[in-house]
Formats: sequence, structure tokens, C-alpha cells
Amino acid sequence: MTASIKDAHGGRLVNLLVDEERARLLKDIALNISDIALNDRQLCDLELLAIGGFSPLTGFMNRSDYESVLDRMRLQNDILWSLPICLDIPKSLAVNLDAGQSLALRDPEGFLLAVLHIEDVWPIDREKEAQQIFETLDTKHPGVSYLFNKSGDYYVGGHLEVISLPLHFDFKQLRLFPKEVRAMYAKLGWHRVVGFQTRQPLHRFLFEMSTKAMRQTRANLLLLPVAGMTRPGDFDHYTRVRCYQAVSSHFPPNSYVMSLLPLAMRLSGPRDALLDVIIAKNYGCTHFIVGHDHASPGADINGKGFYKSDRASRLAEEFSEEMGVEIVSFEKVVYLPFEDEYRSIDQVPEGTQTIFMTGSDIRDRIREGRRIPEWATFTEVVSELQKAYPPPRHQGFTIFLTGLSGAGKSTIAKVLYSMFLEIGDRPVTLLDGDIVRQNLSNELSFSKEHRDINVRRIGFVASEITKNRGIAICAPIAPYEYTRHEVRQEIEAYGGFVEVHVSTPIGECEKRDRKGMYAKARAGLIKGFTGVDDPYEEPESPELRIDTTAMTPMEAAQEILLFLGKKGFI
Ligand code: PPS
Repeated sequence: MTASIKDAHGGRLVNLLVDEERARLLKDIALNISDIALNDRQLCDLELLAIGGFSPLTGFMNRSDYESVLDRMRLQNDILWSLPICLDIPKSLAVNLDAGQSLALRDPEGFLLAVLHIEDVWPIDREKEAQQIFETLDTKHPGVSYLFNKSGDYYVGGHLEVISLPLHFDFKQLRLFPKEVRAMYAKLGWHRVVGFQTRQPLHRFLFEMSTKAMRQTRANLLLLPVAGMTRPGDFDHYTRVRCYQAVSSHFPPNSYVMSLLPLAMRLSGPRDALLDVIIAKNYGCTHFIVGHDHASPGADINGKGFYKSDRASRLAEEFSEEMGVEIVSFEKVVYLPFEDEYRSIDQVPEGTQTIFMTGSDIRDRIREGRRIPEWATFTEVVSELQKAYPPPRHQGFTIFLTGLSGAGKSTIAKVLYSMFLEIGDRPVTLLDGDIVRQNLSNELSFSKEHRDINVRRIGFVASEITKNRGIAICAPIAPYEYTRHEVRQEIEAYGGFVEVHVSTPIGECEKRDRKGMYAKARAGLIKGFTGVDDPYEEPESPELRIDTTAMTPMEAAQEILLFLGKKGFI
């Protein structure tokens, strides 16, 4: 059965999972080799490699394939391939690895997943990769941001033997292998299947697009919701899958199959689209839907899209024949209120009134507790989204006060703490810089690396509190913009995040010098003191900026409460 299954390029569908006997041997080998704990993105890549979603790849790319993909969108053997699937590692590990050795790949708990047989280890040219793949160096692009801020310094490539897939305990019945999906088509007698990959709940526009595509191609539908990593700020996959299940009755009976896709999107627009077509082909699709702005990373620093909205579909169409998948492209689908109809914008007669809401508009409305009209999304979807993302009044939130030592953060934090306890509708936790240093981070110094660890710890605790609908008040110096940005993203996934820059100037902080720290720093008795001989990167766009030079802590806290009231949190 498996031998007859063809991948996107006519070869066999790859299966990297080894049998039990080999697994036992590999576990012994793994005892004596270097190892690495994979992050979420690497776990996704490993899973798709293992189950054949990335056929014909049989491991993380080696250097020649990587460079060939960057330069000409093809593997060394000329097979079309648009994105690097590489394993990034820190320099400290890379210097101890060589071609011919093996590396054990583990999950974050240390459970052995796979062994990589190393062909190449090479330093990453981040600028080149960012330019070739994302066409920008702007770190507002999530793919560029990963490359510059999260990725290790080296890649290691080679063939993989997989002992176990990353563990999932959710929606197990929906996590199908490409070969299982194909077997299902055979059982159902489907010969034409149109693939639709999505990171959005099935809003009306997407539903209309997919059913239109089914009619147009006379095909059944394979729904591939991305259950790996999507755009920061997206609804989590648990919520989205419940939304897909809730709208199932709107599809004709037995017309579609759904399989969760463990993909870590790179959000490179056109290049992502091409990879998505290859994946869909591996899942047995004969057709694939590429909509307006496919795999978009959001807006750049000037608020403009990174890629023209039709570039993804154009590129997919260009290679459609070579890939053997017919592309069903859609312009933006809009609603015609007078006709009560949905149409692709290019098919709307001039002068006709149209309305539209993006997925982000709908997400923002849900988060702000505003109404969503039925023409934008099904009522079943709205109620699922509202269950998971209640209006601000019922969400948790974090107040993140950042600023120099002595700026007034801790005092404002204490006032807020009492005020929230007085309001009494949510549990409140105070994570002041000093308290955290004593209880969570007493082994850490004030180096950049340790400050980042400290602030990330605060962010993690605050995100758990926010997720569970409490209030976290944080008051660290948190001098680095990128780390604050990371904390914001982590927390905004669950509730409100209010960054307050306590912007009291250094002269005033130094004048106060309640702990005598500035005097010591000026005398050279404390090294690396923020604002004296260590940097403080001012927040670019905090929700509030408060200078306490001429303001009491009560007044400052009042300003924050007024802001929370305006946003509907209290
Ligand atoms: S950071 O950068 O966010 O990890 O700092 P944080 O955990 O908030 O700790 C700041 C408090 O530690 C005292 N302290 C120093 N601050 C800055 N730089 C150096 N080198 C340093 N050494 C000790 C300082 O009193 C800070 O207290 P606050 O409450 O901010 O005044």
C-alpha cells in the first residue's frame, strides 16, 4: 500500500519512523552522543518530516540543499522546494559536532524522539536568508524575528531516523498521517480533492471560498487547519478546531475530511504558498486553494503588507503544472449586503456596495467584546470564540511597569495592588522587581543574558496568571525592548497587556536615590547599573507613559485605572 503512494514529486511518500528493533538500538546510541531539546518550531518540522508531509525530504536539509533552496527555490537534485527546513543549534553545540557524527533530538522534557545523522554543520548567514526568503530585514516580520532573535547561530543537516513523534494528547482522532488521509479518499471513492489550509476559524468568507472551490473543481475538500505555529496573536488551535467542528453541519454531508497539520508557518507569503501546495500534494490533493494574502505575516513597520496580496497565488499558479496540483486562486471575497451574497471582488460590478471583515478585525472584535455580524462569521463560531476569549471585563490582564530604578514603579504597583484588591473581582498578584529577584531569580546577575532570563520568568508567571483570568502587576526595570515585546506576545495570547513606561528621567531618579544605588554606581562600586553604565531601551509604543516627577503614586495609579476602564477591563 505505502509503496504505491506517491509524494509531491512522483517518488514514494517518506516515512521516517523506524521499527521497534531499530528504535532500541538508536536509544542505546543516543546514550553516548550529544543531544538537543527541540523548540516548538523544530518539533513541528520533525513531525512533518517524519510522517511524509515534507516528502521527499528525509531529514533536516544539508548545506547544499539549503543554499540551492535560497538561491533558486530548488533542492540540489532540481526538485522544486521553496523554504529551508533546517535545524538551528547554538554555537556551543555546533563546535562539538562534525559530519559523520549523530545527534539525539529530544522533546523539552528530554524524551528521545529521533537521531540525526549529520552531513553538515554551518554558520547561518541571517541577512542572506532573510533577504532571499522573506525579502526584508524588518524584524516586525515574525519569520525574520525568529531568524534574528530566536534561532541558533548554526544549522545542522542530515538524514533522520525517528523513534517517536512529538506527543499530542489533544484531538488525536484528527491528527492523521498523509498516508492515512489518502487511504480515506480511497475508501470514500474520492478522486478529486481540493486542499484548504487555514490558520483562521472558518469565517463566512473562508467557508464561501472553500465551498465555491469544491463546486468549481467538482472535488471533495481536505481541510488542513494549522495546528503547529501560526501568526502571533492568532486564536489557539483548540479554539479553532472547536470552531471547525461547530460549522461542520454547514457543509454538504460527507463532503470533507479534516486533518490537523503540525506545520510551523514561516509566513513568507509566496514561498509559504508553494510549500503548502507541496504538502497538500503529499496529502493527496489534486487541487489547492490559494486565497488573497496567503500566509501573510501582517503589516510592516509602516503599516503596509510585506507582499502584494496576489503574489502567493501567482507563484503557486506558475508552478502548478510541475507540482501536478491545480491552483484555485481567489481574490478577496466580499459580502454584497443588498444581494445577500458573497463574491470574489473581481466579480463585483462597479458601483455595487460591498462589505468585508478580515480575520484580524473579527479577532479584535472578539477580544474587545464587540458584536460580530452574521455575514462575517457563523453564530456557532462566534459562541465558540466568545467562550475561549471572553470580553475584557472577564479576561485576565497584566500591568507591566517598566523604567529606571527609582522611577516609581514599585510604589505605583503597590497602590494598584491595593486598589484591585479593593475592587475584588479577580485574584491579584504583585511581581515587583525586588520580590522576584528574591524568590524566583536569586541566582541571577544583572548581565544582559540574566536580565532577559529574569524578565522572561516574570512574563511566564504573568501569562499563567492572565490565562487564568487574574491580574498580574509586574514592576521590573526590563531594559530591553525585544524581551518586553516577547513578554507582550506571550501574554496577549491570553488577555490584556498594559505596558506602562514609568518615564521619570534619570536626573530625578538619581536625586531620589532611596537605596543609595546611584551613588554607589557613580562611585564605581556597582558595575552595569541601568542608566549609569548599562542601557535602558525606551519603549516604542507603550499603552501609557507616566513621569512621576510631578505626580503622586495615587495619581499615577488613577491614570492606569482610567485606561483600564476605557478598554473595558474594569
Ligand atoms: S531587570 O533588569 O529587569 O532584571 O532588573 P530588576 O529585576 O527589576 O532589578 C532591579 C533592582 O535591582 C537593583 N539593582 C540593579 N538595578 C539595575 N542595574 C544593576 N546593576 C543593579 N544592581 C542591583 C535595583 O535597586 C533595582 O531596584 P528598583 O526596584 O528597580 O529600584
